[in-house]
Amino acid sequence: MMTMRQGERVHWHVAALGDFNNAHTPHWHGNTVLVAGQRTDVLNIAPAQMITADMVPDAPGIWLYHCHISDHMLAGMVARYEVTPR
Ligand SMILES: [Cu+2]
Repeated sequence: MMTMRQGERVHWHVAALGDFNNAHTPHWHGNTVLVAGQRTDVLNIAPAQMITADMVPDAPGIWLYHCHISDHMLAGMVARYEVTPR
């Protein structure tokens, strides 16, 4: 499981490959990210694209990270990440 500390600066490098069926909407539970000045908890990423999302997690716990497209989630595009308390 990906683990980080509360208050630590974290860079998520999110990439997608493949054809048009491989557009994804990665979504973080529990914490938000900053991308190009916009605070969000979900991204839209197209195939052959990479996005760096900056996070300073402030909510300790074990959180879900998944694609928001239902078929992708059902196919297993689901993970957890842990934020340990400071
Ligand atoms: Cu997806």
